[in-house]
Amino acid sequence: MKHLNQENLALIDSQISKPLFNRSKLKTGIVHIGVGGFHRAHQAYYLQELATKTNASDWGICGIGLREEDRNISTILKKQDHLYSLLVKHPNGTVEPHIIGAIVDYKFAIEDAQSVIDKMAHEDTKIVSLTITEGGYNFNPATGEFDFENSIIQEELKHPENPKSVYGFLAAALQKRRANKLPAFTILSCDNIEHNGDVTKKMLLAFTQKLNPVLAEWVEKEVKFPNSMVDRITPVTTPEDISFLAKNHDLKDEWPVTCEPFIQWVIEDEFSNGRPALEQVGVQFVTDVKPYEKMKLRLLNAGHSVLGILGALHGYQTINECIDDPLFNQYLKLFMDLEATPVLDTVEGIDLDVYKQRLRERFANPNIKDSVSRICSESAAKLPKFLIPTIKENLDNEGNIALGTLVIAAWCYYSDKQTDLNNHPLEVIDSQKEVLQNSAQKDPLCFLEQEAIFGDLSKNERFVTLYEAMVKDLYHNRNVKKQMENLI
Ligand code: CS2
Repeated sequence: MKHLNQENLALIDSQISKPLFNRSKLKTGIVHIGVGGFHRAHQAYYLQELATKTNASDWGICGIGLREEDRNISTILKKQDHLYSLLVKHPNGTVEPHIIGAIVDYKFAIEDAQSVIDKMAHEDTKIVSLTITEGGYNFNPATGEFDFENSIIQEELKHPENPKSVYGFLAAALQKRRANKLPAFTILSCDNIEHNGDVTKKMLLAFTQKLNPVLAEWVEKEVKFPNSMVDRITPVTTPEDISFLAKNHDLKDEWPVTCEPFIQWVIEDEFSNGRPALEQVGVQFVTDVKPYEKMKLRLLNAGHSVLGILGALHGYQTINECIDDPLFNQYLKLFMDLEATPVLDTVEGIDLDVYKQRLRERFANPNIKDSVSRICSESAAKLPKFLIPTIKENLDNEGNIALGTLVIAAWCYYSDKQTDLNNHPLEVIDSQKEVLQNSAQKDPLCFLEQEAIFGDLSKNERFVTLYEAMVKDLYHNRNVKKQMENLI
């Protein structure tokens, strides 16, 4: 069996598409923080397409890991000369394998923080992009302000020469560029947050104002933070994906990525220091991305949470299993039509009915097997961005809220019991897992009083009455499908 690395590339099965450009000539114009499955299936794929199509040599990627959890990917990428396989899984069962070579370097901050700062401050670096997850931006969800209570941030402000957080590294690198009279890089957030660029800007400015007001002024003037909307469903890699490559292609890749065929990236065309011509490979550049972001977060991501949380309680394992159930399918359709759509703005060039229909088809891809545990993971960070704002806006407009409210009621049960309704244990992955469980165990209202997640929702009588009745019914009758039926 061939190990995936540069030397073996020529020997690898010709059925796999491989990087055809000269990787050793690729400059790292992009430094990317947070090289998870999504980045590898999305941005790195686009940059590979670009390098293949145009032979552009300025836009390779240097990956960065800031957290101990990144040690594994750091080790594997190094071993594989930063190459990995991407398995695109089509609904008809076809698997389309690619080897991606757009990442050409990786730096692990825990082992060498200075090399991370130097890389970001290097003149070849034009863009620093981020996938640091919805929970990674360090703002207080109730106020939207930077969280100075975070002990890591407090430590960094005392010792800026020893950065730990994304803001510490960005500030150190920008400071170095400024000192070296180099232009600022663009900071491009690729996380599922409305106005992700504006949020990043606000947070970085709050941090740098405390750290060094002169630097803050420079950042405000020189650094651009385009908002962007990113989309490609990327399930968690399974041992079967690894053995698929071994069995079918005689290839040993320690951490391949899988994804659906669909891909989309919409970015505001505001860059500090140049950008790749990604429009040549299908990326849309627009002046205002907000309507696209909102549409995607409130339909796709919220739709995922609706299926995931209700599906987990019922005992389903995957998203396609949920959507194959006509009741779940119809419930999702109604949630999108009656609760999410009324709060959306019109999106130029998009027919929402077609978009929604396409989403349900994407969720139904039987080859993807996206796990409900992935969808439910980190719900404490996701729901305040995906679902809760829709409920609040509908409350303000006296719109429908019942379908979304059942998801919150189900999440209370899920957090408390950490089992499905038939007592089978669930794999709950959430950095807030204990806090969620403690409050849900006290009582359902206490769950709702977690302001950092729900804001002031616990003070809305219409919502609370409905929610409490739904929670009561779930604990008593333990039948989520019955409640879903009653609502449609
Ligand atoms: C998912 C997203 O994390 C989630 O709950 O909704 O990861 C989703 O699959 C991607 O945003 C698709 O672009």
